[in-house]
Amino acid sequence: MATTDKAARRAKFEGAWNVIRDELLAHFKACGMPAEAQEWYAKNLEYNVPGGKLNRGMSVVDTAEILKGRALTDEEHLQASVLGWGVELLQAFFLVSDDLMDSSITRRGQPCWYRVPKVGHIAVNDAFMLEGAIYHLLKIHFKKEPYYIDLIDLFHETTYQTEMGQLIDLITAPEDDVDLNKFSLKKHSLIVIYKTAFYSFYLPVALAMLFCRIPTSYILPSSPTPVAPYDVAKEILIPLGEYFQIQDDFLDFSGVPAQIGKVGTDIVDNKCSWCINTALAIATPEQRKILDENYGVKPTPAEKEIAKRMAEVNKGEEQGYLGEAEKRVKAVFEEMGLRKIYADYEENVCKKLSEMVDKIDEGAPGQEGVLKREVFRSFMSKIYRRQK
Ligand code: GPP
Ligand code: MG
Ligand code: MG
Ligand code: MG
Repeated sequence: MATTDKAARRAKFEGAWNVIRDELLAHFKACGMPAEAQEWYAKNLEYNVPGGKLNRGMSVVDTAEILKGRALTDEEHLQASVLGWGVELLQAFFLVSDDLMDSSITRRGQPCWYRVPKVGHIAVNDAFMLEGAIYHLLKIHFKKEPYYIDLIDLFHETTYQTEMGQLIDLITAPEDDVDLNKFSLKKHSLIVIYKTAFYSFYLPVALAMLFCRIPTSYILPSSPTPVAPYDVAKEILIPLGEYFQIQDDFLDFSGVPAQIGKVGTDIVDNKCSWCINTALAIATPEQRKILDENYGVKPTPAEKEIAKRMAEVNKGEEQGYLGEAEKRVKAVFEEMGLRKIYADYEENVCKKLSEMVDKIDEGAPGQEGVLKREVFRSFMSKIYRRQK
């Protein structure tokens, strides 16, 4: 997809946000909410919903176009955008809550919502309202559709799955209690599938499939066995989401800030990342000792001071100064050849996923109401060998 095309699609999707936000605020006002509350809710929405990469939300619209095999009408575009912004609202609800649970400082280059003056623990209610907005919008835009209940069910199910993932994430890697025995690649896989893959990968595609009236089962001429397209999509999108998170974990270790746009903190934060889990699986007793002694260890006050001064010299640009403990962990990762292990993993998983995609039966050329390979190919091409 050409850059200008991508920019235009983004602008159109952002245009739909203005309509959706105004609808939410108009309804809120019509409920008799005072001006002060209207201002608060408007700020909650603007601060937390539209500022991200919008990949999840826009992929609902993109997938709907691929499945229909044509551009959407204006009316269809708005409806698909409501589903897309529903995913973005869900994500905003998760992130506002997650930042409180993780005591995070910044999100999307600005202070976390709960750290904004006067917000504090009101952020809990603000997060609930971001979630509630999804179901209000579904009612306004989809109540008459035969698949209305399926949309609600899908959002509920996905929310519950993400909450399960958040629970195991939180209890596996508490910041104040480093215990590498709690980690394993199997645990990592379960955490990322539940915490990320369902809502980021399966949800947008399944919403677009419902919107395009893809049935839960159909029979194609090539075989008498019925196809279950939502299961086929899930079987590809869940491992794809897992691969995406593994990339994120690997880039946190291997990428430099100028390239990935953030300073990697997984080692210092005791994160149950793919890198540490892969390392633990192959570590010699000597390497294991270094990991046990240095993983999750915060920089010393002196190291923090140097980092601060370096940031000042570099005109406030964060260069990612490493403390000694983090350096030792990274040296073990390099010694083990983690870069090569990752490159091999990436080639393998992409080959496997491509083979799964190639096996999808699209029925007759131009046939409507069936799954299309391009849905998955376009996702994969956006991710393969990404550097940020
Ligand atoms: C972010 O993960 C959190 C989620 C994707 C889901 C939160 C789910 C809830 C039910 C609240 P993270 O904390 O690992 O990432 P980040 O570094 O972006 O905070
Ligand atoms: Mg977090
Ligand atoms: Mg978290
Ligand atoms: Mg990360």
